Amino acid sequence: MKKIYLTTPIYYVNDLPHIGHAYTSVICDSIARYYKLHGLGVNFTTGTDEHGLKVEQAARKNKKSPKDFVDDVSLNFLELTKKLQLSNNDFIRTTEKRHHLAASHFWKNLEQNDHIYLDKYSGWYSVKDEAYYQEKELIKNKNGDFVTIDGGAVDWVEEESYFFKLSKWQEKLLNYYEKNKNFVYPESRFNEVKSFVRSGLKDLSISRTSFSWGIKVPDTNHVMYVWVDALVNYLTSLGYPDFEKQKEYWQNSYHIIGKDILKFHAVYWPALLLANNINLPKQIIAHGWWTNEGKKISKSMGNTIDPNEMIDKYGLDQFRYFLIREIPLGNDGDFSKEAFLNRINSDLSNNLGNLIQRVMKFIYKNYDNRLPSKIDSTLDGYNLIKDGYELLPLIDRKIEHFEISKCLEEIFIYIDKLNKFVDTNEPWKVFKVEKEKAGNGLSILIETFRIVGILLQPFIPIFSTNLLDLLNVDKNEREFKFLNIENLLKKDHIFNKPEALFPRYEK
Ligand code: ME8
Repeated sequence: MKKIYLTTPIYYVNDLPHIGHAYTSVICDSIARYYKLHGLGVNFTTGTDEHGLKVEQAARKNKKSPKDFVDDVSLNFLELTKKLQLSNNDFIRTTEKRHHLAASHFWKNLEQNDHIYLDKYSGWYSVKDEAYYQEKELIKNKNGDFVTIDGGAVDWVEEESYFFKLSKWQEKLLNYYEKNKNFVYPESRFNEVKSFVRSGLKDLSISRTSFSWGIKVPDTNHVMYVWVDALVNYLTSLGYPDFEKQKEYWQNSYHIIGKDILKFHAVYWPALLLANNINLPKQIIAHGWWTNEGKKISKSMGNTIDPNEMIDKYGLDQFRYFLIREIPLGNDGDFSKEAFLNRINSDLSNNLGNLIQRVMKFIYKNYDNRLPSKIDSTLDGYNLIKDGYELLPLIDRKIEHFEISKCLEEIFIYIDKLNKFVDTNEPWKVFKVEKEKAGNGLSILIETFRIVGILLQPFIPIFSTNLLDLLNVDKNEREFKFLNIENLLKKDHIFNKPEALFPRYEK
């Protein structure tokens, strides 16, 4: 069985989860569900990044010990995975013992292979980004202070530190990028990575002594730089250092992240892995950034969007659908209430929900809730079914290129065609004069609904399950391999009682 490993970033526990975290997780989940429906072995992990100065400071602000604080906040992220109905099979916390062991082992290997040396770091550090900056990467604010390009504060740091010999990997990384043209998606972001590396890599400070909330560097008073600790989580989840049995997953691994943390994943992480003789992940996928009604989302602006509230108010499928449909992966996107309501009302309530409800109610009333006709290629409109089967290879290609919004676009173009079929064939009118002919058209539609229900499972799982339940499709016959003529529902197949699938929301 072919295997695939999909990861979200592990999220910082300095604050509550928001729409941005939900976005990455939903993308990853949809891809994971997609490949599961193709029969692949899927390993999908998410979790929380619990060390570092940012988290230590947040704990202090909340008057809690770091451990108590991270235990509390991590729970919010764990609960969100449930609320989003993620299909992850692991939730990793960097304060877990298995992760301490993995990170320490990873460090010792670097040390043994002479990739680390002790020196003194003096330079700028952003606690918000948990990142070091060179002066050339900073700008001055109106008070004349150095800040990051998005205005974040930086502190001058001088302390003893272990360094990773990152500089010596510059050429090797560029060669790797040259040979692996799809290593980073999308291409425009890959170009940014390449030019960052070309502009020169400095050795990386990978330990701190001025605070203690982190994984101890073996036999020293240092703690590991939180990014080294955090990146190793992707290996911890596979059982590293003893991950031979899981190697097939690693060989086909995809890190799905936001564009903000691309440098860590596409430069530092590959260099660290190469230094430890571990293969690189197959691909790094960097998605774009959400704003709220045109404004940057931040706690200080008080405009964060709570995914829990959205789900409680509008429903999980509606929230998931909007996130993945609204913007092509890789582009930035704006969340606005109007766009959200328009999208869910027009696509889900009108085009999809209404269509299915009208047809199913009619069959319930007039055909004893059974499939009216034998479906075969002699029926008028059979082409619609063929088009439906042909959607799968089309969507396969889109998913391979992470065009997940396009997948939904294609499925909804198809749903438009189904609506047109209903409008032109008017089965309710035909029924009055030719019951059998009307039944034929309705039976064609039923098969297209089975197709739509199966195809939409990765993206809007609750709706799809309800639809397939309504059609009374066997629970063991919902994988993609059942999308063909051999698995058509038989004449007189009995459906379940139709119920409303999507409500409409007022603006
Ligand atoms: O960076 N739009 O954690 P983090 C889109 N712990 N995505 C967003 C977003 C927005 N406005 N805001 C957040 C970290 N995200 C590290 C990662 S991995 C080894 C360590 C998403 O809590 C997006 O995926 O700051 C981004 O990369 C991630 O949350 C950052 O989460």
